[in-house]
Amino acid sequence: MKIDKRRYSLLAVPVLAASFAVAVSATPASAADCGYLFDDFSYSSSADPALTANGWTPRSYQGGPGVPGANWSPSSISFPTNNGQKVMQLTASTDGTAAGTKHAELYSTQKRYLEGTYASRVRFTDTPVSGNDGDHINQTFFTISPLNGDLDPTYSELDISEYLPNGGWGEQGPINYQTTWYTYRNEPWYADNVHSEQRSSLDGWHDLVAQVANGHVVYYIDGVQVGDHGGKFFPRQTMTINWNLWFIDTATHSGGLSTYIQQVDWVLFAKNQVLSPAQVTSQTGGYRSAGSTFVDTVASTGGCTNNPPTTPPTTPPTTPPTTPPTTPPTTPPPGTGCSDAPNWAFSSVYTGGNLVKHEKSKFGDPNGPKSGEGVHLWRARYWTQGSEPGWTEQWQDLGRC
Ligand SMILES: [Ca+2]
Ligand SMILES: [Ca+2]
Repeated sequence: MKIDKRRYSLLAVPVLAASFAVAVSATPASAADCGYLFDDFSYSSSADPALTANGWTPRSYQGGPGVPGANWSPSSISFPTNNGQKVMQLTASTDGTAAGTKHAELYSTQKRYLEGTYASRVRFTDTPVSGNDGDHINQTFFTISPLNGDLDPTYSELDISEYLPNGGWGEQGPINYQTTWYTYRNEPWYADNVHSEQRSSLDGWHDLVAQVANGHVVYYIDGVQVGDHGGKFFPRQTMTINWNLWFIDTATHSGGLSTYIQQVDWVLFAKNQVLSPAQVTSQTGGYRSAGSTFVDTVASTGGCTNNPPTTPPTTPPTTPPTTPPTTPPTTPPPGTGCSDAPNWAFSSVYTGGNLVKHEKSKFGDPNGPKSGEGVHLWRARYWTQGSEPGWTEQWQDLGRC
C-alpha cells in the first residue's frame, strides 16, 4: 500500500549553508572501527557553537512539510535536562492559524549517511505541554536526500518513525509509520514508497533503530522488528539525519494555543555495520559510561565493507572526543577556471565563489560510480562542506571542462 502524505521540500532551499566552519572532532579509529557518529546532545542551546561544530543545523528556513506559512526557528530547539540527562527538545505550537504555527527541526549539516545502522532514543508525547489536545502533530526521526528532479530514481528517504498521537492523514487515533521512499513528484503529486504502521500509543521513550544493509531496511522499536523494506526502495544515495515536529494541518485544532514537545536523548550511526538493537544499547551505554558525549569517526575511517560483522563490535572507544580544532580545515586555493581549479574534495570547506572541478557521481555517492557526464566546473554559492557538486543546491554548474 502506498500512502500519499506530506511533501518534504528540503531540496528547494539552501539547507546546508552555515555561518562558520569548524571541523568535527574525531576519536582515533580502532582497527574494528568502521566509523561511528554518537551524540548525547549535551549542549547549552541552539546557539551553542558546539552544536554547529558537531555537524548539526537547527532549521531556520521556511517551507514544507506541514501547515503552509508556518514558522521554523532555531529557537524551537532547546536542550533541557530530563531525569539527569541532557536531551534535544523540539517544540511546536499552533493557535489554528498559519501565522500562529511554529514547527521545529534539527538536521545534520552534511549529507553523508547511507548504509549502516541508524538509532535514536526518542520521547514521543500524546498530549500537549499546554493548551488543548487533539492536533494533527507529527513527531519524527528520518533520513533524506535531495530530489534531483521529478521522479529522481536515486531519491532516498527513510522515515524511521513518523508518530501521529492524535491521528491525521485520514487516521483518527494514534499511529506510527515507517516509510521507505523510492521517489516522488510534486506536480501532480505522486509518491512511490512502502510503509509499515503500528496503531497504538507510543507515549514515552523509545529506542528507534533502522538497519540499512544487504538490500534491506529493517526497522525496530524497542528491540521489536516492525518493518522490513527492500527492493528498489533501498536507499541509493547518501542522506542527512533529521528530526522534526510539525502540524500536518490545523483541522482538529480546538481553540487557544496548543504547544507540543518531542525529546531526543541521543543518536547513533554505525557506518556500514549491522548492529542489533541490543548492540546499539551496549554501544551507546559504553560512550556514556566513558564520558563521551560526542564521537564522530564517520569521515575519518575507511568505512569497512557492507558485510555485517560476524562478531559483535568490540568495546566502544574510551577516549573522550577531542576539543574541536580552533582553525577551520584547510581551504583549497581558489581557482579561476578549468585550467587551475582544484578537484572537489569531500572534507574541504568552500566559501561562496570558490571554483572546483568534479564529475558528478551516478548515485549521489562521491565514492561510487561516475555519472559519465564528464568533469564540470562548479562554483560554490555559499559556504559548503561535504556536499557533492551536481547533487546539492550549494554548487552552480558552469559547464563541462
Ligand atoms: Ca492526544
Ligand atoms: Ca542525552
